[in-house]
Amino acid sequence: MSKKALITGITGQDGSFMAELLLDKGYDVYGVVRRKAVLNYGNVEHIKDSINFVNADMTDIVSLIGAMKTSKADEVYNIAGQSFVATSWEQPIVTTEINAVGVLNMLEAVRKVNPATRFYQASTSEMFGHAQEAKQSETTPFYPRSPYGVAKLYGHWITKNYRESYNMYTCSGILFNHESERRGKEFVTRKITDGVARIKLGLLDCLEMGNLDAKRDWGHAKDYVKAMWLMMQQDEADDYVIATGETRTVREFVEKAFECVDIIIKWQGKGLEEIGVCKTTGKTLVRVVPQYFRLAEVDILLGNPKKAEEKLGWKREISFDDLVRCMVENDLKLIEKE
Ligand code: NAP
Ligand code: G4F
Repeated sequence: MSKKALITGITGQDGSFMAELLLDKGYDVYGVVRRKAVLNYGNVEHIKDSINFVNADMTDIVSLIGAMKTSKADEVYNIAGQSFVATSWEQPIVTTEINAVGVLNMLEAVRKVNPATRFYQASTSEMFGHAQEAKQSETTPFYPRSPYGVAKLYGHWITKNYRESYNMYTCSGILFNHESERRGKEFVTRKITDGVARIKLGLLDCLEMGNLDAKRDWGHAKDYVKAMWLMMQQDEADDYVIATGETRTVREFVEKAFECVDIIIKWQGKGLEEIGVCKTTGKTLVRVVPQYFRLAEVDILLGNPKKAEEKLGWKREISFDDLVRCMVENDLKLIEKE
């Protein structure tokens, strides 16, 4: 008989790749969707006929118990979240209700309906925040820097606590930034690739950016959902860092994205005066504006994926250059279609 999996956050970037992976492996896939005024399957539109959708919300335990009863899931991938860090200062309560209490709601639904169900929690490198070690691993102390990071830290610890209190198979993936052509356009990578494509096609003059010095460890989401699945197939539940072990500035991401459309960027000025100009035409293509700076910044993230590589046999397959190129090429195609 096929295994059954319940995915929360199935309409998002990671949920959609997870659904594809599990369908390929022969699972019966159930996906939690929120009620919307206009019905919309987000990133799983193309496979919607293969998915059993269940109406539920992370903030409503009654609906999550219903989702567990309907799906009879063997594995729950708790991927839903208010995932945009900047929004967490504008909406700290809802961020906490979804990213902290929502995890507790899902864990309780699992415990009440079938405590033998395996549970995956989408934890994050944002929990390291003001990083206490140069390379962050499972043993690095946490220091979150946003309401998002603080809420996710609760989700992380309550997942560990259910493992220790109730002997349930609950694990967390501490995932560093991972991107794809399905990334929301508010995130820096997709904002850049969409902007570069529009500039190339003559539809935009200039990219307005925040902190170009911030450094992130960027991988491809397709590689990262493989790690989530592996974490759920072990003899014992545990927590793992998933990262590439490389870090780059936002500035380097901008340069690489422009390179993909044969534009070389030269930087001039400093801080809020910094601009990126086209080396051949001298035209300003990148400007720094204060509105995209954060109230508290996470300056640098760099993960150490050694434990996942050794214990799970996981390895990142898609390089940084390929990630940027596939995002730019996809945005060029999408905009040309528009
Ligand atoms: P995403 O594209 O923003 O997707 C978020 C998903 O959560 C969407 O399906 C959204 O549904 C759903 N959701 C939000 N609030 C909900 C609620 N109250 N009830 C039910 N569903 C709700 O995010 P992502 O990049 O795929 O990230 C997936 C998870 O991993 C998130 O928890 C995020 O915080 C975490 N994470 C992401 C990264 C990364 O770099 N991508 C790294 C570490 C951890 P709607 O379609 O209805 O909005
Ligand atoms: O793309 P971002 O918004 O992602 P951030 O804040 O790192 O969070 C992402 O990764 C986390 C894992 O570490 C996830 F948990 C979380 O759910 C999300 O997926 O910003 C990246 C960096 C920041 O330092 C930001 O200040 O880019 C900097 N940045 C500079 N200019 C900008 C911009 N960010 C955005 N969104 N827009 C800008 O114009």
